[in-house]
Amino acid sequence: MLGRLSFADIPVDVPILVGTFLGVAVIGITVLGLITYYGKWGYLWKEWFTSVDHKRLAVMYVVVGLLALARGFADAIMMRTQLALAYAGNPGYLPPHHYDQIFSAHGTIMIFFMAMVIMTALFNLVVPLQIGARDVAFPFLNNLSFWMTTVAFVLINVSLFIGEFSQCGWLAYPPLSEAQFSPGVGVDYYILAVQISGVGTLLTGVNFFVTIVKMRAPGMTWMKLPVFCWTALCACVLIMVAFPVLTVAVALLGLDRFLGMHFFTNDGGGNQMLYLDLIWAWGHPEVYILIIPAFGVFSEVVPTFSEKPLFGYATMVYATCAIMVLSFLVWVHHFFTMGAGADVNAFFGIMTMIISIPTGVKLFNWMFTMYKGRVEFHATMYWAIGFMITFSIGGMTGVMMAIPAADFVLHNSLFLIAHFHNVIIGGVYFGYVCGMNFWAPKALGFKFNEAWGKRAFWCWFIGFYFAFVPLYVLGFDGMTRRMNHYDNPNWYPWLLVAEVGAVMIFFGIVCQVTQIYVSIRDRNLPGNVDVTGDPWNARSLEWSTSSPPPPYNFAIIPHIHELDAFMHDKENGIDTRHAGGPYAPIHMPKNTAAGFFIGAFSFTLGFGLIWYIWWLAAISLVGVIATVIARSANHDVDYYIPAEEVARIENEHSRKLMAQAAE
Ligand SMILES: [Cu+2]
Repeated sequence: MLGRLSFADIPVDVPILVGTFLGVAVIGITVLGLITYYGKWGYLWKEWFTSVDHKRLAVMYVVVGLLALARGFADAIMMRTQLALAYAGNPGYLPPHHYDQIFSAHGTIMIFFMAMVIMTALFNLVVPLQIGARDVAFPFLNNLSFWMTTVAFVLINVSLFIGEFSQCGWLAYPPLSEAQFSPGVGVDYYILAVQISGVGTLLTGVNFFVTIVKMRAPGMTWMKLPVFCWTALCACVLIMVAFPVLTVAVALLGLDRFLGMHFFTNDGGGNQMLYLDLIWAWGHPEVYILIIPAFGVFSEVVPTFSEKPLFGYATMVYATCAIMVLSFLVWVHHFFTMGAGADVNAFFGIMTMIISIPTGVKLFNWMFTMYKGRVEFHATMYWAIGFMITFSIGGMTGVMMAIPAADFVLHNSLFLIAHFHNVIIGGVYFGYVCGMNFWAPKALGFKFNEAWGKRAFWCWFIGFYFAFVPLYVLGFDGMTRRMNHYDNPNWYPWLLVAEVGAVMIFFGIVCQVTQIYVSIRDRNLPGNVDVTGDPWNARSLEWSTSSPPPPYNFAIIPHIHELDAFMHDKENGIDTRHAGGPYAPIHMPKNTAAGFFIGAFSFTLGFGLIWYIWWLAAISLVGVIATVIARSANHDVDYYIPAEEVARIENEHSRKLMAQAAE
């Protein structure tokens, strides 16, 4: 009846997990209780869970991304604390099989459910507004993508309390991930979570690619497209090309585990190197899927706070496209040590070094934009400058590891761990936080608190160096990744310093949470409310709308005259909004529950497959198919906003603008 699931799979004998469960239960019951007490379920269902509005989906993606950050960081500080304790015979507090699950979950969650999710949030909020569109090309698919990603995140967290998670690292290398060596449910949780969220990601890639190609406002030719949209476009191309490779690699591993096939097994003609080639043919483009949009954020932020146009717009665009192409030509640098000959390694080493050239072009362009600019040091700009310093260092250690001879010494050492955290925290995370601070007024209608923003930055910035510089040193000293305990006395002091760094980053996260709380508390204070929709005197089109924008974004689709469309209009006295109309009824998609139900059935399908509860899997599959058919047969999927209503909303915003101008 319940497949291989039994009470023995509930870890009641693991105090850490029991404590975590109780904590999560208390928070969960409190939140659910408050929603019920204030009678907000209807509102949440109608206005948010079933919403196809890209602006609402952006906010929901941020919520999921921050929850993933909390979980992923909890794993991180647990690992740091274990290594600060487990020295010279002291086993620490985490036994190896638990520790292995934690580093596997940490990588999987931070990449798939924190970074990818916050990236998608930024895409959702910014892209349609920057190109002058009323929404994305496929609003229903956008909602579906959200729920597929969200239920996959829930599935991974369920493995904390029912069964176990994978112990094979974030990429589940075979043969360790094969049933022979990992007979439990852990790897199956990994496979299903990655596959379900992969559907969401691929749909997102297609959705935003089509949106940018087909829905630009009239006059927005390719070389008038804001850089953030260029980076989103390139990331979507990478998603559409690379994610199917991940889907196939993980599916083949699943066939080995579920149906006893031999794609990657030790016997039966299995070939583990095929898995490595496939998983990194996805994996390296994946890291560029994450970093390229962060580059896009800085190309919006730096000109805005330097009060100068971006230096070298065209070279920025070409550099982005070059990085997109080159990112497919370097994947073997992830396993120089695994049997490829010197010639092959040399090719991939050189290609890896070449990718640093267009990256360098970007760094110089941002610095030249600031040069002789009137730089305003908002918290947003702190993250941008912190990025330029930290990411450059990470890039340099990357070029170092691109030398096969050096990599033979440093591969899978803590030097590698320090390197990729250097570029992922210093690059991706700093970039996304920068973007959230920059576009918060557009999404929410009020600015984020500056003081807590700066405190968060300094905790993260200094904490990062305390946490990861020791790992560079330890890597040189021969300490490998994924060690659960050690007895080399030289390593102990460095790991204590790294623990201090992790604690500082913890305070950075506390400051970020406090920043959000204080910003919401003080949202109506003068100076915090974004009355005009253009709080930073910015350049791109999204700032021409009110904050938050009306459901239809633009009452009249603007005509684009120049790059930095909004700044151009401001400088030439052109009213981008065509305030006063005439207005026409606006065609809008209706909210739908189909995405939520397909997501819910995908969750039970995944859970059923993991635990071999075949009836549940079968019913769920039928549920998914039935919902898809019901959705496609439903013709009541759109409506019109009357012209009078549009006029009312627009006149209200114009009145506020005039009142603001009069002050
Ligand atoms: Cu790589």
